[in-house]
Amino acid sequence: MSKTILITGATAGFGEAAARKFADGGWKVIGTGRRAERLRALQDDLGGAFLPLEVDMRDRKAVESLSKLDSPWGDIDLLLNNAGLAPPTDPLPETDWDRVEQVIETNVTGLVALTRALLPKLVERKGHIINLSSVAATYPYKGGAVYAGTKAFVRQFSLDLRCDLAGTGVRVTSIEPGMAETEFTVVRTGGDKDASDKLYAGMDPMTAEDLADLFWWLANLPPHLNINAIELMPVTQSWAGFNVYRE
Ligand code: NDP
Ligand code: 8X3
Repeated sequence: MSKTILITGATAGFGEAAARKFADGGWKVIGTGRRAERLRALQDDLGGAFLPLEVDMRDRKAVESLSKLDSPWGDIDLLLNNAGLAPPTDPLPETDWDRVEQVIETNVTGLVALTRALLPKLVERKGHIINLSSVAATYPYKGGAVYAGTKAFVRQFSLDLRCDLAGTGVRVTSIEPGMAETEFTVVRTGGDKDASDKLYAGMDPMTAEDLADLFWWLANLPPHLNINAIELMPVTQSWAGFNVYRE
């Protein structure tokens, strides 16, 4: 019998690539996002294997309703907590509060609310949760405080959740990517496609398909294996040194 994945943020980037990958692989795919037209277009491509649901991760009632889907869609084996975004890299006092709040509510509150609502079902099915953290969770950079803070939360939430789930057979994995070219930077810069193109120019970034391949590999591992965390980067990305302020 085919398995079912719930992907948050299936309208772009990693989530969309994952929806295509898992549908091609014979899974039933529930995809969420705010942009209804993108969800419809994906459904046109994927047909009956895809259930589009317009859900804003900041709407707790809508998020919790995802745990009440009828069978077979309700029989969720894999939750891909992928929906997320970053505020601009401006200094915090200059960053619009609405952007800050939106990021925290989406990346943290929405993710926790959905996970909490789906856990009984995931325990029943010995399912798997894959959470999108980031290299930003571990390596600080200028202008990253709020985004990185949310991703550090996601990483630690993933690890701690494993303690609560001991003995249930449920797997939890934190994925911590570096630079991948999606709509991420266009969104972060408030729609500046040129800035996004410049950021990824000449550095051969990771692609959404790279991440979808990773999710697929994880989903097909034997059930006795838990990958706790994976950090990945394009070969061209590494670290800068410490910043030292001198009088
Ligand atoms: P994209 O901007 O391409 O896609 C983000 C997805 O999240 C969209 O489908 C968007 O859907 C959805 N989303 C955003 N806010 C909400 C919301 N309030 N409610 C519902 N859905 C929402 O970004 P990526 O694919 O690159 O990012 C996916 C995840 O990976 C994010 O969590 C990101 O932080 C993380 N990540 C990305 C990296 C990168 O370099 N690209 C690196 C490390 C981590 P819609 O707008 O339709 O609602
Ligand atoms: C985003 C990854 O390297 O662009 O999560 O900050 S990076």
